[in-house]
Amino acid sequence: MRKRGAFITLEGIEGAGKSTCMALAARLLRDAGRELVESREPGGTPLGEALRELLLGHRHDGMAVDTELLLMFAARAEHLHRKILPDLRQGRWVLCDRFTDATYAYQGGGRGVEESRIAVLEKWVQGDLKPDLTLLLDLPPEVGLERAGKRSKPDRFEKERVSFFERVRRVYLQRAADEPRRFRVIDAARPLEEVERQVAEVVQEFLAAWS
Ligand code: Z5A
Repeated sequence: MRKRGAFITLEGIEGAGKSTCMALAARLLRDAGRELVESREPGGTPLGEALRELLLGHRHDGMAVDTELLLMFAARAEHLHRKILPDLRQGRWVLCDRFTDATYAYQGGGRGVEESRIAVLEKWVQGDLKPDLTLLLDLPPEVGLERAGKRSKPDRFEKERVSFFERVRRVYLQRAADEPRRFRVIDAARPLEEVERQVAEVVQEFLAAWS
């Protein structure tokens, strides 16, 4: 039987450099001969991308926190059943920009939803599936917001205050401390070449351990 592929996620607050580091990680994994699928959350499927528009756009400003939480998991259920699980079973590797840690960080830390309520949905939607490796790009919110602020109009999350992103960051760091085998924390405040060096080291170490 073909060995299941590895599931790798990237996490971090706004402007942490996930997109930049995801491109590097994808190149390294493909160079190492892995068949790779890149995806993102919320999104990754046609329905998931439609939900992403509802979640990030401003048409539904003031959406109830429970609605936001359930839509995140609805998009995730679709993503898992239509894409992530079939790919992993076929031996493909999946590299995903954000996953359930983002829900604990944003809806839990940011919006104040109790962790235990998120855990119920996690178990329901994912069963025991968790990423095999999570790279957490960590940096102070002021630095991330400054980087991201140089871009287009802010979405529904990007317009939150620094204190919101401080709570998000705290939850991410707590999760990393609680699951040290799965998480690798990258100091994303460093210059890009230094961040890329850290990411490359983690990816190479993981490749060596997996095969
Ligand atoms: N969300 C949620 O609430 N709950 C959930 O369960 C999930 C998601 C799954 C999705 O946005 C939003 O959904 C997210 C949380 C919420 N909202 N927020 N905030 P997203 O993930 O698609 O978008 P994002 O977080 O806003 O990502 P981003 O702003 O695109 O950031 P990034 O990908 O981490 O950064 P980047 O684009 O790679 O870099 C930003 C800029 O900084 C760019 O110009 C780079 O060239 C520059 N950069 C990157 N690294 C460096 C270094 N080291 N030095 C200097 N400059 C750098």
